[in-house]
Amino acid sequence: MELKKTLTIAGSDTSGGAGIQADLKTFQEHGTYGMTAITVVVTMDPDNNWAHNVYSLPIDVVKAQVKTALSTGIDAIKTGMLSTEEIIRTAGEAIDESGLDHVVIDPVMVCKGEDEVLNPGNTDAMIRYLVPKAEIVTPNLFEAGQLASMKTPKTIDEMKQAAQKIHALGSRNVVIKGGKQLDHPAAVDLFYDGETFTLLEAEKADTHYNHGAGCTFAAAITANLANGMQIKDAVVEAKQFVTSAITHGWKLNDYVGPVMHGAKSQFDTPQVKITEV
Ligand code: PXL
Repeated sequence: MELKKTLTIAGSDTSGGAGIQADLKTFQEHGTYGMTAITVVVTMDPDNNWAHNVYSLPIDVVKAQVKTALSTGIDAIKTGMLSTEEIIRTAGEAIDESGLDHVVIDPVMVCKGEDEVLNPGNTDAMIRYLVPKAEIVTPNLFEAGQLASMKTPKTIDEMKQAAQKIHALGSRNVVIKGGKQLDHPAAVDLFYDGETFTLLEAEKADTHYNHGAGCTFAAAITANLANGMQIKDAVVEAKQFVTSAITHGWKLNDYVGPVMHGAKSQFDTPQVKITEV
């Protein structure tokens, strides 16, 4: 059987919940064949409160991985943590070379629990080299504010404004991951295709174990697009997938609780309410 091939250009989360690891597990759960180009390796220090260290790979190592993967004929590309402007430019070149429409840009700017932005200049580089090539950009609230040059959205109306601005930067679709952070009874994401705003609502999971949720959501969209789904259906399934993964999040140690990437296939498909707003 021929499998669809999904490539992630992203960082390695040694703790296994986010980054390349989340992407590969999610690709597998969606029946696609995952491939990787690793940009950075993130480690966590157990002797210093799990503080993160980010080691960027040399640019020629990133380029060699991209060349390997693209030579096999990829069906969809996702980007995640890209630590330098040069790596962002290289990811943009990879997308051009692939000629693909199925491009998911997850504009990772910080790791959860870490408040230091990777490199503020990277936002401009993402706007320049990645956002215009995207079938969809998948920012969280903070990243949406940064890309849209506005304060971090706090309401659905502000999310709509940010989505419009990011769409105007050239992305064909936008989904802003509001999650539990909004003052709203449900866990919400907002999807915008340039014409219609769609609110996706799921029950808020009673857990703090959600490390890797953002990467998992974007990776699910990527695999769904590779498998031929329409963009909105791809986003709705990804929301179900990540809601189940968060609901079954678990404690790895005293510092981190990853989502359970295999939860939807093992346990349940959560309800997602879809409303035009
Ligand atoms: O969740 C954002 C993220 C993305 N990519 C890598 C990470 C993290 C957060 O830990 O380590 C590699």
